Amino acid sequence: MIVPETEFPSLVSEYPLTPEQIAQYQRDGHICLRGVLSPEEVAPFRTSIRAAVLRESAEARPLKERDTYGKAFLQVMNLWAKEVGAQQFVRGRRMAQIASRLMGVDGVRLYHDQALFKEPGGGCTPWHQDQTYWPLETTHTITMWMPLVDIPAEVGSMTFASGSHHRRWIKDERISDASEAFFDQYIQAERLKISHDGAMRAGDVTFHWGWTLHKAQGNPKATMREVMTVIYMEDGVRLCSAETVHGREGDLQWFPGCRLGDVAVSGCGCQTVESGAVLGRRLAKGHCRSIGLVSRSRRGRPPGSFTRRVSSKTGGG
Ligand SMILES: O=C(O)CCC(=O)C(=O)O
Repeated sequence: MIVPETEFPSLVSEYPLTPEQIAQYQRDGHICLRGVLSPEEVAPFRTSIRAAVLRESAEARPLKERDTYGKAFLQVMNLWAKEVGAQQFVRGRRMAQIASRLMGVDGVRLYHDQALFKEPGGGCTPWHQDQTYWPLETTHTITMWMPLVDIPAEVGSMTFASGSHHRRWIKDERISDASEAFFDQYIQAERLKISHDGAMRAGDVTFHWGWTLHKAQGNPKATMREVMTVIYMEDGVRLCSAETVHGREGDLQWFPGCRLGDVAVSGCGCQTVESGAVLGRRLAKGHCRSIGLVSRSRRGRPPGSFTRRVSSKTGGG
């Protein structure tokens, strides 16, 4: 079902973050924030995103015929290009502003979004680091992970290895039985602290750093674990060079028209959200036409028009 754009909540109001929460995020590399969207705000987005996932998911195999990655979730990338409700959600200024403030950067740019729907009986999502997939020359990447339905503790939030982002790249182990085995042993050997946020309500969120080790439990329940994610990067970061891109080439497809070493502008990257002070200054100078949108002239590049369907084996979990 396509719901008219006007029926979606605007998500422009700010979510208050305390200095302690920002410090916690910087220290641990992850944080759970409750009630970022109210149940009333989530409901129309859920209807739209769920319809798009069920329509767009290419997965037709029964769970038992899939590998560990395939059992973890139905993964649909870049819903912003496929469904108006998803686009309104992904452009939500409230979440982008939290991302910017947690990272402590002047502005963020959208990288991509993905819906991750864990089916009834779906398997665990093995330990991994997202940024091993991403061809970006920065440590300033962040994922927002939001359940669209209430999820009980047995399904729960993701599990994080607190502080693991300080180690940055550990190993190029992509989501698989091998990544689970390697990082499980690594976490024990390094005595990293494991954190889990338990049950979550629709509209609660976790944010995690691109280098934070994380995993998710399987879904023993009879209902779908419906989660939407948005991935942001610091505004102005560059794509890897020919020397450093090795193994991350697959995700260059998210940057149509960009060459290695260019400022990274993803297909959905015409929107940025900037932290309070900088946003205010730019608005005052007339650079931004509306909060959450950045002018084309400042970025010097028209927005991309990415609409392709991609393999479910890109973009991390
Ligand atoms: O939702 C999941 O099962 C895993 C999500 C994940 O790994 C991520 O969002 O980075």
